[in-house]
Amino acid sequence: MKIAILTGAGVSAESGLGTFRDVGGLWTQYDLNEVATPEGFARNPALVHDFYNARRANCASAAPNAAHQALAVLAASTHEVTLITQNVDDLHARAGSPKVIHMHGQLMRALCADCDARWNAPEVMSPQDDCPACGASATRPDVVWFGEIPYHMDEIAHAVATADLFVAIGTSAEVYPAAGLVELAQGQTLEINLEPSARANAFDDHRFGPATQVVPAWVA
Ligand code: BV8
Repeated sequence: MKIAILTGAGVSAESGLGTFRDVGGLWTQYDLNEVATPEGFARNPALVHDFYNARRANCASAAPNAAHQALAVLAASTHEVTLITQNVDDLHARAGSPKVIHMHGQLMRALCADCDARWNAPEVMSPQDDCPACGASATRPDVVWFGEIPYHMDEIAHAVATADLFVAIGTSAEVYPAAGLVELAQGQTLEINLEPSARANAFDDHRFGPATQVVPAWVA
């Protein structure tokens, strides 16, 4: 069976990585316009690097949880699995998922805003860093900010539209175009989340509860 899976911050919540919109979430601590937009980065690159440096350190000290591991087991099964994530952490890969489509980029990658070169980000990035390819001091985290176009959208849209089953796991379905992917699904749709998301009505089936309990049970 062809399965397309979309994960959000809820799949990494039990690994200790903050979600965005839950109580105490990242967007309740920071103004996303200041730390997750190109305009915010242009205004204060040091603040934005500090924000991502803190998340990169948190991510490096976190471990994949049972939900990440169950999805890696599913990828090794006879099903044809496409794993798409909104998350910028590397926990799916560290759990063993062989291919992860990071539609919002990756915390552990750096990007040169001048020449588009990409490389593994150092633990701590700063506005003074020079691009290893062109030497410009235009390095930024390789993440997709609000107002920027997510990566791999054609591949993602095809995978969702041709899947027998589309499963969204741990996302509030507040951010587009990720939240709109369920409209492309032609097969069955399932939402796995702590609580109904903003697009819950668009799904055929729902399983509510913590991802580390619900996802392994669903994969089994
Ligand atoms: C674009 C990377 C054009 C950086 C992120 C008005 C209406 C509609 C859209 C817009 C609008 N105004 C502007 C827009 C567009 C905008 C948007 O959607 N804004 C929203 C806020 C309204 N989108 C964009 O700008 C996108 N680009 O539109 O370009 C375009 C597009 C296509 C083609 C051509 C042109 C770019 C958006 C990407 C922004 N970057 N992240 C970073 O991480 O710092 S988004 C950010 O939100 C994260 O990536 C995060 O993953 C994502 C979504 O959040 P969730 O993952 O869902 O996390 P959240 O905390 O919200 O929810 C967690 C869920 O888990 C909850 O439901 C909770 O109940 C559950 N949960 C918690 N614990 C558990 C759990 N579930 C299970 N188990 C648990 N233990």
